[in-house]
Amino acid sequence: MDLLLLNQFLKHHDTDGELIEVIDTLMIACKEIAVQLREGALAGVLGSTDNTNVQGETQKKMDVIANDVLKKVLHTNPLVRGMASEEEDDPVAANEQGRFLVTFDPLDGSSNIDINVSVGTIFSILEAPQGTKGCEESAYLQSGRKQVAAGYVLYGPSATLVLTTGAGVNFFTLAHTGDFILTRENVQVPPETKEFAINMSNQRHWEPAMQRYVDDLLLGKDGPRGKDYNMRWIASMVAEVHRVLTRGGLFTYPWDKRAPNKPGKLRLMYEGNPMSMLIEQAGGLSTTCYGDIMDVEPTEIHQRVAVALGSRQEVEALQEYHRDSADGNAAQLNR
Ligand code: AHM
Ligand code: MG
Repeated sequence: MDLLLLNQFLKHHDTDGELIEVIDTLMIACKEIAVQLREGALAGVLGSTDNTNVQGETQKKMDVIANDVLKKVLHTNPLVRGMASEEEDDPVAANEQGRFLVTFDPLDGSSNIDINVSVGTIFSILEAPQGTKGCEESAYLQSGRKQVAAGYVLYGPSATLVLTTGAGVNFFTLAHTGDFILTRENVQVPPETKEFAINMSNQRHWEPAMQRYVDDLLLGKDGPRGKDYNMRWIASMVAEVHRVLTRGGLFTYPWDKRAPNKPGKLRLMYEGNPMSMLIEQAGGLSTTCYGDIMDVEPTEIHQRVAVALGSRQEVEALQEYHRDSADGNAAQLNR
């Protein structure tokens, strides 16, 4: 097999040279994060800090380390005007003349770090609007359709970069040489599935449409869906999306009534949008249950969104259950 390095692959596909440079820079940071994660307890990086982030969540040591690594490395690239992170209250300016803005969740699924289960870095790249500063929130408030690239690095048994620059989705595996090597090209999400992922312990809090949908999945062959389903929940969006991209499925984190005035749990700018771009580029669908996630016009950098994504036919079926609840709170907040 001819080994194709990330950089060579992107050049062969006529990717914008400056965009390649930013992706390369991101991968320098992700390799450093992968090294720290692999050392785990040996490097003293497990456990929590005493801090909470802007979301009100306790930061894990690795959340802070991953965030610092990304910030430090992205600052060195003159093409990066600024960055916004799950772990930063406000956007951070980098290089004034930079062409791009980068948003990221430095370590998604970080509740899994201490139990040695997969986590990942999610990123999204936008063009910086003319005349804006990298520390200005308004510069980042662009819909998901405006992303020029999106992806994640899954730190699992192997470290895998999953990337789109708007021309399909490809997997690159981190080799012992430190190179990301193409291992799957033009990934397609199978249109049908028998697998779904949702945190079932929240069932009583969901809106009625979501409850009905999941009830029918659980009825299997005996219910209206006419087939038996299997369920998975890793509590790491990166790992769930990776499964969906690899073998199909539906992943959802819906609105729930414990926080009735929030659209959902996951964040739009560095979770919902990049994952939606990947899923759509692979032929799947990504929705709030009431509209495409990438059509949501953002109003703040840390805003939340309801997420349902995956195999096209399954996501369409889920949307169908929501058609008659268009007046509810979840619908109002997720349009
Ligand atoms: P995080 O960005 O703080 O790690 O939170 C996001 C995570 C997702 O990776 C995952 O899908 C979900 O939250 C897990 O939620 P739960 O704790 O309800 O299982
Ligand atoms: Mg996250």
